[in-house]
Amino acid sequence: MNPPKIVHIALGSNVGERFVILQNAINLLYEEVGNILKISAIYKTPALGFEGNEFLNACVSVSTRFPAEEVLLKLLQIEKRMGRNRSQSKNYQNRTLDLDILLFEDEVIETEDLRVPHPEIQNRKFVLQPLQDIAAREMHPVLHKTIAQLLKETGDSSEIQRIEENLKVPQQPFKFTNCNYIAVEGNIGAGKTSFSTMVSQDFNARLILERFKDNPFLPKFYENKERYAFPLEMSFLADRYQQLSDDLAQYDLFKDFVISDYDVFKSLIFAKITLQEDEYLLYHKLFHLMYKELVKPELYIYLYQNTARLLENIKKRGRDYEQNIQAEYLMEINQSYLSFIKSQTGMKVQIIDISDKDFVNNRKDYLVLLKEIDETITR
Ligand code: PH2
Ligand code: MG
Ligand code: MG
Repeated sequence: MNPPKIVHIALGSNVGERFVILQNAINLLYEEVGNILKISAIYKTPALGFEGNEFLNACVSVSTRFPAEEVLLKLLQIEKRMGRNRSQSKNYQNRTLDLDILLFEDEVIETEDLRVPHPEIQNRKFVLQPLQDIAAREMHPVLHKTIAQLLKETGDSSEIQRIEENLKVPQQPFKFTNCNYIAVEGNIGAGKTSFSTMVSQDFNARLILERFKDNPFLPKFYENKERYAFPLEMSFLADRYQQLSDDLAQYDLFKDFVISDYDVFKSLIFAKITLQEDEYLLYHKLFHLMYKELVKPELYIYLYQNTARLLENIKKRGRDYEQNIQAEYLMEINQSYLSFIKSQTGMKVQIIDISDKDFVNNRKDYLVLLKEIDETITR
């Protein structure tokens, strides 16, 4: 999961309810592109480069996980939704909404559809003035001057005027910070790691990821289950116990909470399926000796994904040793999780059905999940 990048976007409108249009555009940017970090003041500006109505212009910075090309497509969709009709004409025209990528971190992009930094930044006061509000010290990665310098030096002498009203950051009602420790669980390929990573990035949480990649028994187990189940489950348990007791004991002053992409109970859930009965009894005994020493999550989230999509995800991520996993095995694991969850009385558990969601590629789905979790926490 890539860390989010900061994109600076210019907004302009010179037709219709301009203020409302700009606010709606920002709301849609929040829903479709990413968290809104900063919003400039709004300026009245004369149409530059063509005879047209007066504009309202502003700039925002947004934190996004989408690459610049995808952000551009989303901007075009938002312009359309806000009533923009692009005519064939090459000349500038009045428009309900124009959204332009100004800067995308310090990337320099030259494709047929997209040039970043926007090639006209330095020639436009209606861009530089609002951009200076939110990014005065940002370096232009091609001109190697700050935005403040570019504004001082611009040849554009238009009269622009700040207006009184301000645009609002779209409400972000999530209060994960009320919860100190969240565990994200789910079947193989459900998206535990992606989801917990995204939350940790967006909400300043410390992330604990399962370190299983180096478990030497795992590939062997998928080759010969009977022979390797017990050492596999034992080594998982030992690793998880060690990691959680080490990591949860640490306290990071600069983080608001902890999120992990597993809970230690998964050891027992898998052991129940993979071990023979007598082995399981022994394992169960050891498990509970260790379990009672561990800090428990305040919220246990189970991401439910259907078998077909689990198989799809497993294929997509392409770990060799996982490619022969059968649908029946995944169904068994799911059952085992659900009966564990049913048996839990002391823990706050939330099952989230993500079978019709794509929280990685569709930000709206991601926001729905966050909202559901937030409601559980504050309930
Ligand atoms: N956008 C243009 C051309 N001219 N003039 C002002 N004042 N504001 C704009 O947003 C603007 C413009 C092309 O996108
Ligand atoms: Mg433009
Ligand atoms: Mg444009």
